[in-house]
Amino acid sequence: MTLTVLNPATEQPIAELEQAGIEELDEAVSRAEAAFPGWRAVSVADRARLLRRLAGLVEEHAEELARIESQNVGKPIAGARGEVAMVANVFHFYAGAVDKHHGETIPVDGGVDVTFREPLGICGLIVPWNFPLNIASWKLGPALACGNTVVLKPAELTPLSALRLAELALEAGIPEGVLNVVVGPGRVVGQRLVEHPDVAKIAFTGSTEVGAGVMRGAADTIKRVSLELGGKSANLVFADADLERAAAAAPYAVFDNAGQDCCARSRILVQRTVWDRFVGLLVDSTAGVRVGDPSDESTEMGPLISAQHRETVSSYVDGNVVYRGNTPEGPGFWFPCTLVEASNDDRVAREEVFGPVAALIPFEDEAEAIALANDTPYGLSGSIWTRDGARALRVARAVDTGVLSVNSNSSVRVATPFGGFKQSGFGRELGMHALEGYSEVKNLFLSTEA
Ligand code: TXE
Repeated sequence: MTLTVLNPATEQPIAELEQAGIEELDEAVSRAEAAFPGWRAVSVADRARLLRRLAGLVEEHAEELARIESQNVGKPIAGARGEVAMVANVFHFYAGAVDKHHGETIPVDGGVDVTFREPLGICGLIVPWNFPLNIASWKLGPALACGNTVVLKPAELTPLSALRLAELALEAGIPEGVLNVVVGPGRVVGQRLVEHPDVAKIAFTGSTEVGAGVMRGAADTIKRVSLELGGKSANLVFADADLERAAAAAPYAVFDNAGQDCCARSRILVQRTVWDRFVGLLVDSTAGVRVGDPSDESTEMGPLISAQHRETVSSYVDGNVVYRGNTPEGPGFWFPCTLVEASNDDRVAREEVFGPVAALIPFEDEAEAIALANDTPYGLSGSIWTRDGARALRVARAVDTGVLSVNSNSSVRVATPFGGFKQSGFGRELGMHALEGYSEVKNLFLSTEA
């Protein structure tokens, strides 16, 4: 069975690949199993050195990787370059973390108690199509640093950057079998990876629906699971905020990556007393988003990933459309930047649209802002815009999400933990926190009695 990979900006094929089935997946797990004893035994300094070499190769091949990602996902090239730079930084960070992820000595009677961080074994990494290489690196960095071997399953729509990264890992000197990439359908090879008795952990990023299936599938073998799922994050704009700054930044928190971002602040909650002024500013700044050819250096938003996804996204646009932008003519899965006035009960405000559609919702006061922000099954990210520092802290503590920012919309940094509350999943990626999810604590007591 072959897989035709498309460029979503042109709808033209860019690659034809053989798809793996169950047999090939099982072979990849066997390779990872065979490589595990050797990889966990690689000295700490050498493991760090190999990860650092991989980071260096990602930097050397940054332009090539950015072009692959831009063509395969339809991402603007400038954004793709930033993502590849982050991939290199992720490997640099985990190279530095290898010898800082250590156990403890615990005071006990009659001896000494120490803990060790042991690798889990084989980790199955299942990643989506929105940030293929970035999200793969967030899992690969800590998994490899802890001494695990991996089977990485990219999304069917976007397998190209993962395949290239695996080649670079070999070039860096990471032994054969440590990083295995399997391209194939999620419901076949992904499912098998989840159920495979020799796989110790699944790290999954994708839809909440498939994530629930991953949990169920992992139950029979008591696999460790970490899930990074959907979001419906709130951007809370209080009347005392710097409205110009908040309005200038808000479009990029929803329309970046054409809205195909789990952290998208796709509910913009605005205090009613400044509603008219803020919405006016927001329409102006949204009109300034440059939509077009992803290979153009100045483009800020490209197309959606597929025709089918465009159908889904368009199904959310009804009700009071406040603004609808333009898109290029001709081929490509284009969808305009769209602002919709909504209530928090509308479908556009409840479900993850995963496209460039923002729901604008008014609130009266701080209590209602918090209630609306929390009135969602998700809890991934969010923003609070206010000049009142005490309010910023009060609201931040009250909003049930894993990642928040004040007077900013950025959530993702190499050194800081990333992950969700509620149905946005569990487990943390990035920073030192991610290492917890790829290691097991072993407790050892040594008697000192004579
Ligand atoms: O995700 P899937 P899709 C949300 C977003 C989007 C929707 C659908 O709302 O519109 O999900 O996207 C693999 N066992 N997010 O269909 O299906 C699949 O091959 C094991 C949000 O692409 O969840 C891919 O590698 N694996 C999210 C990965 O799971 C399976 C990012 C994700 O695919 C599988 C992506 C199975 N049974 C989508 N079925 C975010 N918030 O970042 C599929 N897969």
